[in-house]
Amino acid sequence: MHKLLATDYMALAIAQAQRGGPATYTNPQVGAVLVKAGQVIASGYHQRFGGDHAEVATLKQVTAAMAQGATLYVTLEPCSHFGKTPPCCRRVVAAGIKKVVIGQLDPHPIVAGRGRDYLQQHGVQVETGCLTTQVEALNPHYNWFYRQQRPWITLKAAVTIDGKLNAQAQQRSLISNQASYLDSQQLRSQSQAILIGAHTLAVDDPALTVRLQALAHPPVRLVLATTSQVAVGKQLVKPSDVPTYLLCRQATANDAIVTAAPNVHVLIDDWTPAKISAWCAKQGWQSLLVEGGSQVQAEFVAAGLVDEVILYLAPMLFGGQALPLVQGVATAKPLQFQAPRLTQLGDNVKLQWQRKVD
Ligand code: AOF
Ligand code: ZN
Repeated sequence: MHKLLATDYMALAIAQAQRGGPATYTNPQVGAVLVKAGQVIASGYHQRFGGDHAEVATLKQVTAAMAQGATLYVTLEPCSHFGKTPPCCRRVVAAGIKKVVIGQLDPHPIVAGRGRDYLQQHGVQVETGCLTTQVEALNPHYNWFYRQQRPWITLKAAVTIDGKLNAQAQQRSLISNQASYLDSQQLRSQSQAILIGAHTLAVDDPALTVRLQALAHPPVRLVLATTSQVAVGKQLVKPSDVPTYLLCRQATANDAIVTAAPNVHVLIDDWTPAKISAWCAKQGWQSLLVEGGSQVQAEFVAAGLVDEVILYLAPMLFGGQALPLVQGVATAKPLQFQAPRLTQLGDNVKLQWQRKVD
């Protein structure tokens, strides 16, 4: 048998991390494996927000004698702070781990190199930067959020071949197939906030919920509107465990009607995409999914606040009267994206473009 390399062990740690999924919420997905004499003796991952960190989950599986002198491969730098759980770096040192191989440093300012420094200062050998690209891909929103201090903003829509969202402005059109629908539900589960505009609320009356899996922290629902009038009687303002925030530009008497449900809030401000992004950042939401319609998409494009576009393209033509993907506010400068990722979903195509960073 081949001798396993550091990258092989890190690949196993990545596979562990992926098991966490959306349950880790705003915490990163983290995985770890413990290796002694070339053998993997334990592996673990951060299962859910508030739960044991990957290092602890892994160390819990072995006796003190087994951990002594072992090497720990962990996708993220062990933490150094007392949060919902005690610092992993102390636990690693206390366990007598000889060497720690770290996939990436933690961009969270509460850690940011302190975990690595603590390990080194306590005689643990540390190697940083193993399979970094793959490791970073585990938590793109988390990494982005702490590096850019704002959420990752994805613009998502189901469109026809001619780039239309709706056959007629006042009526909802069914565009995507079942496979695209299921995929877009998955996308919602990976987002911490979903935003729509007043027109989409009026025409679609969506629930904006994740219907296929039970989530402890479902995405909050945001509506950008002139006034809360449009929300009266709509699904989004019904009592629910999921918060709804109506981001309105003017106060009216309807505010009291729609906020009758305790999960519904009206926030009056001169909302712009930049203000929405900054406010989401303040709430700690690392990802914002903008789900339409044309006008809201146009505002985010014009503000240059689009980090990713995801389109579900359906084999239909709506023609010249229909509502396009983006319409309204003019954009001064084109936004540039990288080559798309394509996924065939039956007779639909999913296209994903990430912004070119300049
Ligand atoms: C690790 N291993 O598996 C994870 C880490 O509130 P807490 O105690 O859960 O801490 C959350 C923070 O800890 C999170 O923001 C990130 O900096 C780090 N996550 N660290 O050593 C892990 N999930
Ligand atoms: Zn930790």
